[in-house]
Amino acid sequence: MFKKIELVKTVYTKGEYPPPFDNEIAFAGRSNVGKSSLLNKLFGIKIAKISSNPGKTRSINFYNVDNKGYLVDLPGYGFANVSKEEKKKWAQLLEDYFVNRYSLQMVFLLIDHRHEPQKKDLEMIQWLKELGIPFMIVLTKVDKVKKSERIKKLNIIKSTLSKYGDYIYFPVSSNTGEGIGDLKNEIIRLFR
Ligand SMILES: Nc1nc2c(ncn2[C@@H]2O[C@H](COP(=O)(O)OP(=O)(O)O)[C@@H](O)[C@H]2O)c(=O)[nH]1
Ligand SMILES: [Mg+2]
Repeated sequence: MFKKIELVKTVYTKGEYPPPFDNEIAFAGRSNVGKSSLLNKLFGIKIAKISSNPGKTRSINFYNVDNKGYLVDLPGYGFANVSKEEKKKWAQLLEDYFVNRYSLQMVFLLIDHRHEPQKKDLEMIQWLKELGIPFMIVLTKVDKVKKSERIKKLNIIKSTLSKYGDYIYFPVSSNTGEGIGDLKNEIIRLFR
């Protein structure tokens, strides 16, 4: 189990990443998908700010976990009130990180369980595929989906993504804690 998690670097400029460890996992997704809540829930402490002002985080945040590796909080995408200039900056920073960060092992891509994957999510999947970065899908806010509808929703999402590949899905809720244990175990497995 993890003991200590600590924000060690907030990066706004390409290349200014902390020296790598053997392990590195990044979290990506639309702004408001529940990324900060998930990070907080995974570690049982408030490490990430839950924003009432979505789209504000434009940085890549590196969290040191027990001096074994990093969990990386990537800036959210798909926020409407963002200038072209800022979107370009976001894309350049992220591309640099994806292309040059050799220690990156896995991306957890967060998608809202309630909705079909959006255009921006599909673009992100396409991007990760092209760059050859392995990723798994985390379906957030599962507490908002009626139990009777979950399989149906999951199958719709799976079928939409099946044209890109077969992926592993983790339905989770940061509110109820559902699925958090499974996701944690996967992180522990990856942090070898
Ligand atoms: N019902 C429910 N709401 C959630 C869950 N996770 C996050 N939220 C809410 O979704 C909003 C965005 O969450 P946040 O973690 O800041 O998203 P981020 O922008 O992806 O970091 C907040 O109002 C959260 O309280 C969840 O598992 N269930
Ligand atoms: Mg956030």
